[in-house]
Amino acid sequence: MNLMQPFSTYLDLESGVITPVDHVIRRHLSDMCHMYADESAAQRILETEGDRLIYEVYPVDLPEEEGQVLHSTTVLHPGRVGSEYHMTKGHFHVKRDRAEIYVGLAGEGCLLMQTGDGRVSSVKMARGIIAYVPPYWAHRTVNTGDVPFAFLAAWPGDSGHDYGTIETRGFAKILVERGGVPVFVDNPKYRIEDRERA
Ligand code: S6P
Ligand code: ZN
Repeated sequence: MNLMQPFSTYLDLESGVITPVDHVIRRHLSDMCHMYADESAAQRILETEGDRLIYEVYPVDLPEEEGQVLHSTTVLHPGRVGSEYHMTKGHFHVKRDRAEIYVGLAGEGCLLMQTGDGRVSSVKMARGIIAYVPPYWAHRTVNTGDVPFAFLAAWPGDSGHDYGTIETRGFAKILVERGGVPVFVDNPKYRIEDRERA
């Protein structure tokens, strides 16, 4: 048995920043332009203001293997691309039956979930809310507020991340601003799998 030493890290509950971390993952608009419904709005932002930082992930350094509980925080910055609120890329776990918990720390947002056969669900997130992502649900977060939305996530070490399925198909619903409030609308870019259409 390869025995690990117990350890702790520090989570700033106000900002969502974990220290120490080996590397911070930063996702900019250019990493995900094509995921927003209004791609021309994304291009205009890139041309006029440059490459906007959308979110940062602070992962605690652990081996990605069975038995571990991986955990990280995400800080999702406020803003919109066209009328669509800033969001994470979103993913399925490679092992589809691996669940996850999210704990809201700061700001407000939405946890959007979707199954392989296109069912959708969502949970409103704020400080203190514990959201459960059951096995088989893809998950994406959206910042619907005016300040950074931060949350802690924990998931099994052997889950793996499948980004490709969401990159290709998208989520069925998107969150857009209408009259100052977030509303769900159908994603015009959503691609239903051929076998679902049949
Ligand atoms: C990992 C967990 C989160 C996300 C993070 C960024 O299983 O769901 O830590 O990785 O919120 O989102 P994404 O979709 O870019 O990984
Ligand atoms: Zn996940």
